[in-house]
Order: sequence, then structure tokens, then C-alpha cells
Amino acid sequence: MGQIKAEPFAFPAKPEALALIVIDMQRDFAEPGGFGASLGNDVGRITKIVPDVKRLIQGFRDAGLPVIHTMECHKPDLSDLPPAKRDRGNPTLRIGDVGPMGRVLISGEPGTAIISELAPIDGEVVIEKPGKGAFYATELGEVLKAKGINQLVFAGVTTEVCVQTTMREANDRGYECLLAEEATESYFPEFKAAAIAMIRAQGAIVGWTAHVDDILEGIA
Ligand code: C5J
Repeated sequence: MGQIKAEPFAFPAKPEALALIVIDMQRDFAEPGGFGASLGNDVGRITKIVPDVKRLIQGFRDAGLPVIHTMECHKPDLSDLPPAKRDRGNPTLRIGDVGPMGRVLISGEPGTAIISELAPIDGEVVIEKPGKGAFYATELGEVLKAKGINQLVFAGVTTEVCVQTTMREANDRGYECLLAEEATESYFPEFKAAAIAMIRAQGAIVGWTAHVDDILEGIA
């Protein structure tokens, strides 16, 4: 492993320091009746990336590199859910309400689970996060430090919300971040395109972006 073909220039991958972080590939964002749908979004856009996320995960597993999963969710007593988050907007179901897949975005509920095709395997870390960024109010920073990880490849949803927020948190903490273009998606195609453009602008001001095939070739 060395360089991964990427934009705006090659990503200097170091096998001893690299992990994949899969953001929020949960039923609540990808299936009818969940949080994403309650906000009026077309969740079919999210399910389309599952094959690319799956082969990226498999590539990291085959290379013996860590795969870390995150889930946006809250405690059943809602003590980690700010009213400003619960009350905003006009969704058909609010976080904590009972929907067809159980309570929306609540830890342990069926809808909160990672979709079955992408389920974590034994030994993979799963971070439950109450915010959009995966470093806020979680153990992610300590987990990465303990594993000696300082380079992160990102996949998951949604590109401009939880993925980009976490990339920005990571960038400010000194991580080198690479976004896998076909393995991330937004409910809004124009927001995905804008996020990719702004991440890699100005000499990778937030990070790099690359195609899944090039990442898989780089880590093989
Ligand atoms: C959102 C996320 N979009 N995982 N969450 O609310 O991006």
C-alpha cells in the first residue's frame, strides 16, 4: 500500500494508520417509515449505494484494516436529545416517537439498526452518536488513538450532514480524511456534489475524495 489515486492529489495511505469509517448506514435513513422518510426524503437514493459500501467494507476486511461503524441514535429516556433537535421542523415522526420500525433513532430499536447487508462483524467497533459528528459525545477519539489510526476513509450517509460534519471534526483533530465518492449519498444530489467539491477544494482543505475502485486498488 502506498498512494491512492484521489482528488485533488494522491492520498498518502499508510497501512498501519488507516481505517474505514462507515457513517449511519441505518434502516432509519434507508427504509420507508424511518427518520429520513419522516422528513419527506426519497430513501431509495440511500439504498442504491449499498453495493459500493459493501465492497469497500469487504476490501478493508480482506486487507486486515479496521472497519468502524457509527449510528445516529439517542438513549431511550431522551436525556441526550436536545429539545432543539427533537422539536425542529415538521416531520411526520419525531425522534423518540413510535413508528413502523419502533422508536425513531433510539438505541436498540429495529429501525436504528445498521441495514443487514452492511452489518458489523465480530470485533468491529460500533459508535453510537447523539450528534451529526461522530466525535461529539462519543468514545471515537479514544478508540482511534488506541488503535494508532490517523487516516480515515469515509463512507455512509448523508454526505453533507453526518459524513461531512465528522470529516470536518476529524480534519480539525489532525486526521487525514478521504471520502469514497460512490459509497456516500445525500437525499439531495446537488448537496452531495457540493460537499465533494468543497471538501477537496483549496488543496484538500477538509480532505481528499476518491473512487471506490481506486481505494480498493490502493489497499489491496
Ligand atoms: C441526518 C445523517 N441527515 N446521518 N443524519 O440527519 O446524516
